[in-house]
Amino acid sequence: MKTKIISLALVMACGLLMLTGCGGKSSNNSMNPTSSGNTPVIAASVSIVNFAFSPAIVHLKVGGTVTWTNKDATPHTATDLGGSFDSGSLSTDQVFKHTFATAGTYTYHCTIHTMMPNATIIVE
Ligand SMILES: [Cu+2]
Repeated sequence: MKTKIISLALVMACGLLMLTGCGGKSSNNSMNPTSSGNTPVIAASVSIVNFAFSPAIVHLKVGGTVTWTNKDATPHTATDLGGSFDSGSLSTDQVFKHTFATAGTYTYHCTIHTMMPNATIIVE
């Protein structure tokens, strides 16, 4: 009787070891939290939070739309350095959308806070 219980415990312990042994596979998809990934998408969202655009880099398909939302208590803008789009001043929770019809790299910034890091939309 006693040996039966011990062997049962051994079987259970082995089972646990096998379970934990193959559980170490982790995802590598979130290595760069500032990028939306390299696969272009048709619709992307960018939050303006803590005086930064997040994600700072968006890969977008031609014809795709980016939606910016100001999540800060202070007003911000999303203004293309090349002049192709300008949100104007966005108050808290205000949304701005822009559709990109032409492939290219669009670097933009906030005209209110020029110390905020520039961000980029890559349309491909
Ligand atoms: Cu700003």
